[in-house]
Amino acid sequence: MKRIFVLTGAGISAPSGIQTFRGSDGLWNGYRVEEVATPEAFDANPSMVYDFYNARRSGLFEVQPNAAHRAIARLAKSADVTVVTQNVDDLHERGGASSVVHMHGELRKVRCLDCGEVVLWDTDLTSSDCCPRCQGRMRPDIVWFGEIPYGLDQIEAELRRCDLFLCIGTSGNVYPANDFVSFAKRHGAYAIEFNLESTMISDSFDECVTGDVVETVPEWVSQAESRL
Ligand code: BV8
Ligand code: ZN
Repeated sequence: MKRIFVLTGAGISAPSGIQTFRGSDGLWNGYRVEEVATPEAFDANPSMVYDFYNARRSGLFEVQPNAAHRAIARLAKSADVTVVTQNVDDLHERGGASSVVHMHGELRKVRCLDCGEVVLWDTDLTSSDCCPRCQGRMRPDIVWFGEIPYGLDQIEAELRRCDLFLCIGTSGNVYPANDFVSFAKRHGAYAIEFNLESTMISDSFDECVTGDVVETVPEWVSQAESRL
């Protein structure tokens, strides 16, 4: 069975109504992501960071997965698919994907600063909320700039063994995700990029499928299903 590594970014959730990072010149409701999504910002101004994530978490309940999310879930029926997303939303899971690696964390989880306990969290998080296990302070379970992404060992193992590397809706701005394609290709994978436009990493791909992911991804999956 073909092994397919799927890396997704904000562009796969954009058609569902979740703002991308750089489409709106990196602003999120007036915040610069790189300035808010950092441990330093959280230390300096925790309520600003809590508000930033509370707004995005509550926004999750107003959006739905789209045809691209559903097509990736369908692909897993005819191939050995690993989905690794940079996104912190839950649209892959709601679109039918069974196991998703959230390398940058998840909006619907929070983590204890003292004992590391991770808790599912669907409401606003404030500094008065405390860890159910040790009463410590909680933070969004999000990987901020300067922090080590989740799942890197599993990601590396899957990059080493995949036959096909699909990269969907990412600008290739953020490391280490933007390095996965060259690592996969060094280990023999064929690489395809799906984006509205060419990106900082387009030259690393064997194929670039230009267009809206809600059209290009389902179309590609329909054609691939008979070949895999
Ligand atoms: C690390 C959670 C060490 C937060 C995120 C200087 C140079 C190079 C690198 C660095 C540097 N200084 C620091 C670094 C490292 C840094 C980094 O890369 N910074 C960048 C900004 C320069 N990285 C880190 O700090 C990472 N950690 O390096 O640790 C290490 C590493 C490995 C091993 C050991 C140690 C941690 C980075 C994680 C940051 N957290 N997310 C939050 O969400 O609030 S990143 C955040 O931004 C997102 O998660 C996402 O990953 C990223 C945005 O990227 P995209 O998903 O690509 O989104 P973007 O808006 O940019 O692009 C959307 C694309 O979709 C566009 O191309 C658009 O055309 C396309 N699109 C839109 N609509 C559609 C579409 N395509 C098709 N159809 C459509 N309809
Ligand atoms: Zn705790």
